[in-house]
Amino acid sequence: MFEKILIANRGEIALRIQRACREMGIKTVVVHSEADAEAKYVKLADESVCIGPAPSSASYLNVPAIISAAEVTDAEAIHPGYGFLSENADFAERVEQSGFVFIGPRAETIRMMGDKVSAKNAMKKAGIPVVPGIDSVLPDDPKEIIKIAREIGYPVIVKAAGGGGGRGMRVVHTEAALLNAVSTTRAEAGAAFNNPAVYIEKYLEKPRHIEIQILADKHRNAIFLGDRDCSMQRRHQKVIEEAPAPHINSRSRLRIGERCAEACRKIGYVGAGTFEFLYENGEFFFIEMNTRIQVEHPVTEMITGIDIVQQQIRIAFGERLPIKQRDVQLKGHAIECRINAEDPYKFTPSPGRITSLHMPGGPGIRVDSHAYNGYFVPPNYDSLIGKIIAYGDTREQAIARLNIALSETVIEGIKTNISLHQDLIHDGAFVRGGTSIHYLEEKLAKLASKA
Ligand code: MV4
Repeated sequence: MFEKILIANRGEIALRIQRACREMGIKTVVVHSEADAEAKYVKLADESVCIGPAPSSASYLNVPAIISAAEVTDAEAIHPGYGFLSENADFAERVEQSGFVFIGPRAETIRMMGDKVSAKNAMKKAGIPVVPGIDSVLPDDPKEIIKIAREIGYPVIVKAAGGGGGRGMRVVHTEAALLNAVSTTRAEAGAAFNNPAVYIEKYLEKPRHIEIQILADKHRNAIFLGDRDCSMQRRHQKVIEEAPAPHINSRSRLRIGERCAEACRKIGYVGAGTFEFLYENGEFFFIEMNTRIQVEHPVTEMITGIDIVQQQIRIAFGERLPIKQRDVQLKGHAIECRINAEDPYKFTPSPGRITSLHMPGGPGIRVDSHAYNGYFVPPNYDSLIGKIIAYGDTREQAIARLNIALSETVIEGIKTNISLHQDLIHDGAFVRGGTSIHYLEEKLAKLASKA
């Protein structure tokens, strides 16, 4: 096994990766910005290297500084976590060219999935159901564009090929609005992603966001670890995630999961990955693939008993997956609340010093957080300060345990979204399960109009 891994990330995921390394007897190097010098995982690491000032562009996105840190500390592999450089194909390539192992898929896979049109085409070819649309970027000819949209049928959605995660897209309800929407999306995509290519597909009005977690080794073995429902979101920021997705029958879960695993074998996928689907009227439609560990991975770990971060490391080292698909048993139910340093209803960030901190515990409760009493939440990064995950034999038990856990939690000195979570887990529609991707924003709009 590797003797030493460099963690190119911060916050709760830096601590999570460090814990996996420690369990495996691997030494850790963390790189950090000046703003994160006092972080818990920096103090707990075997070695730490300050790679720059607070802004991400000068530190967590500073590729030469990260590679140099790996060189001077003799690390063998680099774990990118999520966000930052985790889905940057050029970074993965530079890591490997410098003689280190990138803990993630091959650079060419990351590049293919980064282009949403090539990702969709590759998946369609590999047998995954995709959203109806055309399988290339839109041509320039306005007549052609109008014809394509007519064939798909309104409403349609125009998306940037270089986008993803909700950036650079526009819904079009009528032919009259089409050409303007295409040129605006093109202009925005050119500016934001340096790639003006756009594509078009059928707009699904009220879907759920359901994703499939997979693991694939370097020997063409691939398994799926069930699904997650991440529909509870606001402005493309997930708020609550759960596994398994409520009200999906186990036959259709197994069918879509097996297709994802088979697609991984076909394209030679390596590492942990997530297939994102829109789910509507009992059907799955692929939209994107994430080639990184995700924030919500713990809910899958809780219902499968598989340590996904540890498997990422073992796969990168070249080991074979230790289990077959028939050994993956989905047991019980897990729900995760993302705890953010922000106003619970206005969503404005609330950085600052935590003056009192009590995290919950007890049966079925997992807390993944780098926060501690006295910790200063820096204003420079995303507002995630931790995750509370509740496991139960049933969804009802998971919700009941989450309710206790949230009521035990004390975080003072900054605002957090804990009261929003308490509101949501008592919400009738959430308790029934299966709400659409629009549910939270609609609920918040109703609350705002009453206030
Ligand atoms: C869609 C869609 C409806 N129809 N595509 C947003 C994020 C990006 N990954 C894709 N997104 C969407 N694509 C079609 N054909 C609706 C969304 C969408 C969404 C998807 C998942 C989770 C939250 C969302 C919120 C708004 C829109």
